[in-house]
Amino acid sequence: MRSLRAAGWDVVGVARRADRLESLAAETGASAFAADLTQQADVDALAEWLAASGPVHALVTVAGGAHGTDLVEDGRTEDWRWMFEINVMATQRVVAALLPLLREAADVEDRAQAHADLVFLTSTAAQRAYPGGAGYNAAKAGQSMIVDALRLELAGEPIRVVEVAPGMVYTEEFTLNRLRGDQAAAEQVYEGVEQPLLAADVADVIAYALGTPGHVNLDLITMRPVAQSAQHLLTRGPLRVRR
Ligand code: 8X3
Repeated sequence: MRSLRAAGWDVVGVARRADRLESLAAETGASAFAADLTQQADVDALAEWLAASGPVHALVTVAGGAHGTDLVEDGRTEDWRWMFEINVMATQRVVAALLPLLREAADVEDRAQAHADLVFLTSTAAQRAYPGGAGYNAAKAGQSMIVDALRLELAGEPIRVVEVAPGMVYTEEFTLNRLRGDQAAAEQVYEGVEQPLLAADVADVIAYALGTPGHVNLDLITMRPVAQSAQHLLTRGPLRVRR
């Protein structure tokens, strides 16, 4: 929200927790709409509210997350179901509900304004599997495939479809949720890693993608901290020049 507001966007923030959402909206000058995107009724209400409140030029879907690090053989159905609901099903629901509004916004005479944008936050977990990651890997890969298919389905329309796939991002909640609230274990994930990405780094990249000229589509932006050369190759300790 902060990055997009700083770039001059009118932003409607959507999240489940109304109190947190509203304080961020108040801080940034955004509007707030509390909704659970795994619920069709909430998504419908959001679409209705947006239709009444103004043109929608861009949709940025950042809802997602992981539950558990179990091996496939130990996977808990409720975790897998939640990951598919929030990463995959919510993506489809929101796109289906908001695409008509994006089309309406893009259907204008002024060619410079005649485009709309969809940006999806996936993950490097969509690109490489790792032990204990299967449920999340599968959900994020599924979401990424939705993005690819959508770009093809929208061929010929002035609608950009962008995927941003971050690697290790240090956030307040992602790893904590994944590790079922175990704060010490969550801290260990990032231990010694020199500058994991921050949410603000990802937000800046999203704002950059939206800010490029309307004919430029950044299909896929994979971003990682320098310390994470690949999903399986993470440097702990300071980065040093070898000479
Ligand atoms: C989070 C990236 O490396 O934990 O989307 O799978 S990772």
